[in-house]
Amino acid sequence: ALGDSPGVRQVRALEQERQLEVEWEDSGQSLYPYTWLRDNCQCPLCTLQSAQARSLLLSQLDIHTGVDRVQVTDNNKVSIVWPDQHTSEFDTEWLRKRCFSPAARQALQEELFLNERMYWDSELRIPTANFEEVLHDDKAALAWLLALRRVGIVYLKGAPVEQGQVARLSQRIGYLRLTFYGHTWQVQDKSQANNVAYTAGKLSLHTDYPALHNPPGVQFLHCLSQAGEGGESEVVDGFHMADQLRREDPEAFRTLTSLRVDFTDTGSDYCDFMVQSKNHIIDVDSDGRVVRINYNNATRDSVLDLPLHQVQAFYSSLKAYVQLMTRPENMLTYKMEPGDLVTFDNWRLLHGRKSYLSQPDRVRHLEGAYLDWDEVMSRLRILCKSVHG
Ligand code: AKG
Repeated sequence: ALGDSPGVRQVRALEQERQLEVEWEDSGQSLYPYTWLRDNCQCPLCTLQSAQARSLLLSQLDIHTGVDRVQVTDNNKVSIVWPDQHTSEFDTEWLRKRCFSPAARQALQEELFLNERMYWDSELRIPTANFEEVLHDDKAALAWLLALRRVGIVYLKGAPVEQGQVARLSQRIGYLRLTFYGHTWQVQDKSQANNVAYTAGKLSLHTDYPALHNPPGVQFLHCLSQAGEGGESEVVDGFHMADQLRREDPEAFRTLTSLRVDFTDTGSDYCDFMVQSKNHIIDVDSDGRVVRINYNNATRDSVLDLPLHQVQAFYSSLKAYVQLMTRPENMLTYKMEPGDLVTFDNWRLLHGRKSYLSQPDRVRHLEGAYLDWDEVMSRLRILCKSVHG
């Protein structure tokens, strides 16, 4: 367990292994390589304290260093004197957190990246919060972002029914992600639409912007006006579906995680654009965990960079994934009302919309904005610290 200011019973220099052994008062011990300790000396010569960044250069680091002496100081710090008599002092809590044991590493990685996800299906009751509370209360903002990370979708109610709210909400985090569709964008039925979203037609389940190699991580959609007939939203948990595909059709999963598919987007909006990308429909990390879905049937390119004999297998695999997603037990449907603002993980969820009737006196209008996960996670860590200490 990672406690506050853990006591150290003793420290020992293991010369052979060139590791420091720290024996904790409550239980167990941790091992730290000398090289790592020297590299992470916290003194003002080795660390620029005002930036909390390393100023020690790699060229100054002897990766074969020994130690001269080690001890626990009176104020419970671990002190190391290096052979050149440079001294490093380490806070015990700081050290304990950075223990190299598999369990400690896993705990710290989870604290930093919050990668644990709760998978869901059509039974999900979408976590909901009040828009103004999220803007003004740190606890509400933290709960919002934690659910956005864990569940992938959070509904905010009570936003003013006027443009500019997605920008306000993005300022709560940091800044939004500018794309060729502008800082924010208006989802409306437009003539000469430069995107299929800007029509009254049905949008099948998709992630936004797979035509970019780094698609936006988070999406906000604010309803300013809804259609009388149609226009319902559909969402599905793409990670859950990918895991299901892995079990039900491993061959299709292998195809969608290994073939890179061409996407394209050409037109003019914020300025003119001619975008091309190659993305896996399902991205997995080096441990085989699903980390991002990239799929929009509208912008999937007619260019298909595959050997002839793989073309049919690609279509079969894509069909298998999409059919899984559209099963009624997997898909969640809701209809936004003016003042509703939905926030969701665009790397994980696929979203769609039913077609709607465009009426001159009742123009459907959503305003959207994108953010990236790095900025959202940054605010999440700051809120965690300010709320929980
Ligand atoms: C998008 O802009 O990506 C959409 O899917 C629009 C959704 C909607 O119109 O409800």
